Amino acid sequence: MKKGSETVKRIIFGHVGACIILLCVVPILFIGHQLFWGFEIKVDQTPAESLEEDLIVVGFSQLGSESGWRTAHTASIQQALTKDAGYFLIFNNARQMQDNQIKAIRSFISQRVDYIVFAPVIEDGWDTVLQEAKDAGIPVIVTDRMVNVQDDSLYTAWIGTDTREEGKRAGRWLETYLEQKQRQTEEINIVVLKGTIGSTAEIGRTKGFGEIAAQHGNWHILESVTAEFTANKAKEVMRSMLRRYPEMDVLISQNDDMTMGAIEAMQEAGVSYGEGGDVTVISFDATRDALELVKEGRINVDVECNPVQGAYVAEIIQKLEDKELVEKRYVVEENIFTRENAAADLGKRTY
Ligand code: GZL
Ligand code: ZN
Repeated sequence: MKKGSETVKRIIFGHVGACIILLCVVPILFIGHQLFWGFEIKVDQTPAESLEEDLIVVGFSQLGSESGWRTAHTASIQQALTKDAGYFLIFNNARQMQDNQIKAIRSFISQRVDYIVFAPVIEDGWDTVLQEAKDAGIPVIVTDRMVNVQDDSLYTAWIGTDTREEGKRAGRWLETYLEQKQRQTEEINIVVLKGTIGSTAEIGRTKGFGEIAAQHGNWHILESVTAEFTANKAKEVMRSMLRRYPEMDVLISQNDDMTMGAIEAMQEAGVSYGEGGDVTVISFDATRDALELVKEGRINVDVECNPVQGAYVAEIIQKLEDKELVEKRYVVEENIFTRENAAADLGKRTY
C-alpha cells in the first residue's frame, strides 16, 4: 500500500472519526455542563417561545438540596409555578454556594425573565446583584431565608418563617419539660448542632433559643458547631461531641436531617436518647420522617418550619401582574410537635 494513500486513509478515517466523536461528545458535554451548573434544561421550549404563549417567565435560584425540608420547599415552588398555571419556570440548584446563586441570578437577568425568586443561602452579600436586577426592572421575591441588604427596595417581597420564634419555642418547651421532670435546678449540659452559619435559620434559631437559655443560670451550652444542615456532617460532629461531653443532657439540632445523623452517632456510641434517655433531643423542621421518631419518643420535640411557600409566591406574582400592592413580608404558619400531637398531623402532612 503506497505511503501516500496510507496517509490519506489515516487522514480520512481520522477526520471522519473525529467528526463522529464530536457529534456524540459535544451534546453530552453541553448537557453535562448544564446539569452540573444545576440548570434544568427544558428542551421543549425556550423563554422566547414561551412568550408567544404569554407565559410568565420566572427564574428560581434554590440554594441547594441539602435536606428533606429543602426538597419539600423546591417541590412547593415547582407545583405552584407550572405551565398550566401560566408560568415558564427556569430552576437552578446552587448546591449551597452563594457564588452559584449570584451566577444564576445574573443569568436570569440576561435572559430577561419576568420575575426572580430566590432562597438565599446566607443573609449577606446580595446588594450588588439585587441592584443589577432592580436596574433591569425585574422584581425579586425572596423565599425561605432572608437577605440583609442596605436598601430593602432591592426586593419586592419575602415569604418565610419566624426562625427566632422557632428558637424561643424550643427554649420554652425545654423549660416546661425540665419542670415536669423536677429538673429545673439541675445543671443542664447542652450541645448545639447549628445549620449553615449566617443563614436566617441558623441566626434566628440560635438567637431565639439563646434568649431563653440566658434566663437559666443552670443551663450550660457546652459547644455549638455547624453541621451545614446535613445528616452526614452531623453524624461526624456528633461522634466527636459524644466523646468530649459524656455529661451531655440536651441536644439542640437545628434541622431534622442533622438530628438523624446525630441519632446514628448516639446509637453507635450506645448513648440513650429521647424519652427516658440520657440525651433529650430537640429538633427543627418537623418533616414526616422526623415526626415518625417523635411519635416513637426518640425525638422529644420537633419545632415546625413550614416549607410550603409556593402558593404565596404565585399569589404575589399574580398581584404584581395585576398591578396590585403586595405585603413586604409574609410569615407562614407553623406548629410544634411532641408525642401528643405528632400522630394526628402525620396523616395529612405533605412533606
Ligand atoms: C429554614 C430553612 C432550613 C431548614 C433546613 O427556613 O432555611 O434550611 O430548617 C434547610 O432543613 O436546610
Ligand atoms: Zn445532667
